[in-house]
Amino acid sequence: MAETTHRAGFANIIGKPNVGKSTLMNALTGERLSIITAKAQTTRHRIMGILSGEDFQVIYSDTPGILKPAYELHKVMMTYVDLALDDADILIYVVEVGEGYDEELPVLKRLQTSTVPLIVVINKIDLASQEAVMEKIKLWEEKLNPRAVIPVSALNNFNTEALLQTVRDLLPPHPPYFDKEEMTDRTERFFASEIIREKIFLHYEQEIPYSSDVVIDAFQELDHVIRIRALILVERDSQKGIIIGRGGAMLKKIGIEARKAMEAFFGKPVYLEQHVKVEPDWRNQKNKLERLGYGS
Ligand SMILES: Nc1nc2c(ncn2[C@@H]2O[C@H](COP(=O)(O)OP(=O)(O)OP(=O)(O)O)[C@@H](O)[C@H]2O)c(=O)[nH]1
Ligand SMILES: [Mg+2]
Repeated sequence: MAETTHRAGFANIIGKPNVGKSTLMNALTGERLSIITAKAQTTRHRIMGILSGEDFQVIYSDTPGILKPAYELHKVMMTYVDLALDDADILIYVVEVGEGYDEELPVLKRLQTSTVPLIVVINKIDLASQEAVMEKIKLWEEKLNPRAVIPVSALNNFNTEALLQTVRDLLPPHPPYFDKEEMTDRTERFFASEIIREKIFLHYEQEIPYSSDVVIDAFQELDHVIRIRALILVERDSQKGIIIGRGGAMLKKIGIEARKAMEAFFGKPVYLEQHVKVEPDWRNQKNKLERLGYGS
């Protein structure tokens, strides 16, 4: 029997906020690893999603959307993007179908001169006509000269198979980096905190989602239940009141939704306890950020 070469590598997904990077990674891995909301800046970490086959392994990285930092937190988020640009075997640059070429975006210059194989993914094509999509394919081919421009609808899982095939063709020969059963580099605690953060992004407006973070301070897996204690951090007292809501109604609501999502994710009943704490200025203080898992 002829031995086939095993291929493996890091396919790093980058792009502006809200273009659908996380939706795409979930579609490509078939797992709900990254949280998704309609608000920009949902993703704050680099999250790996691993897809393995008999003779290949793709390690996708979802990353925060590229932005001009206004807080220390943003600066850390952008270091994750920089790292993803540096350590990629394949770069997947995601744009929305309505997005034009932004001369002001420094990352585009970097992509033009990068020697790493580049795939441009045009996402959300369900929102545009075929002519508009064809025009955008031409635009991105001209501007970035990538190996491929692939139009998809990550939301509808449309044409993501073609993207996977292109990624597989570009993978270098390499033994697997992770066990074939592994799906991610992240811990269960991390996913528990992300699920609560998603519910905060979905149910609160204005500054609240951006002023909040979630810490899991107990995660105990028993025979029939996982007991999770979460601390929701906000920056000010007034925000604490908003998170909790009248008579505790809002906190209860997101708690129920988060618990259900956790049960689906972990495949086991969850007992969830939530507390809210004021942590002034956590977004701007390096030591606090590091304690919250935003290490650079
Ligand atoms: N119509 C349409 N909407 C999409 C598609 N893919 C993603 N979306 C929506 O776009 C919004 C943002 O999706 P995300 O996957 O969170 O985007 P992101 O690039 O990870 O955003 P950040 O993490 O904030 O940078 C959500 O409301 C998604 O449902 C698509 O193919 N079509
Ligand atoms: Mg995201």
